[in-house]
Amino acid sequence: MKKELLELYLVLGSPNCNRDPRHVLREAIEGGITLFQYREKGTGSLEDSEKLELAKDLLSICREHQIPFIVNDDINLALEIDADGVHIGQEDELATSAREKIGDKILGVSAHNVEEALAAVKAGADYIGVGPMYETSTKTDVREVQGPEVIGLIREAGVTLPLVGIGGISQGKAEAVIKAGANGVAVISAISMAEFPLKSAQGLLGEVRKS
Ligand code: 3NM
Repeated sequence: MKKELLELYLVLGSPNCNRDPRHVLREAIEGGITLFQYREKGTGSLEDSEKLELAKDLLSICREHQIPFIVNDDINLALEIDADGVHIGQEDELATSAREKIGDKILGVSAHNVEEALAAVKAGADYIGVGPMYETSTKTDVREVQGPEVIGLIREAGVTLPLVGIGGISQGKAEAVIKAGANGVAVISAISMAEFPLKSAQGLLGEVRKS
């Protein structure tokens, strides 16, 4: 995949929004996001047909604007709706088996340290999500804060795959992540909970591009 796709990666599901996620996604696209991940997790998350309906709606918004659509964790859903890729956490199904199931769709894998990043490369990841960069209250089962430094360590270990930092990133905090060697930032609340998602996306993208 092109590393520029990771510049501003919006991740969200219905529990992350205090408005209609479709509205948030449309605004974020106008603001310049480069990639989108549907992550329906946490308290009150949708299931079955409701999850499928929202996934299809968000996918069609992404398709209108040529924004690739990644599904978190749920490989069956990704295949059913013909999403562009899947993102697998360390606790989720093994990345190697995900690669077998999805063929040449985009495969993203989460890593929290050098060892996990090297394992993701071996498993055939197209990009690696590294976190948490900073404190976050969006994900409850989050690991210890790693800081942007871990991105530098992963680069020093010879990983050349596209990397995106995640966790607690908001405007003013993206620069350090890029300077450490990431190709972009992945955010949930900085956009999903923003009063003006369009402006928030614009601000973050500007910071990434000038760093
Ligand atoms: N993964 P926010 S942190 C989904 O460290 C996710 O792997 C993380 O939400 C990891 O941008 C995180 O609101 C939550 O902090 C990101």
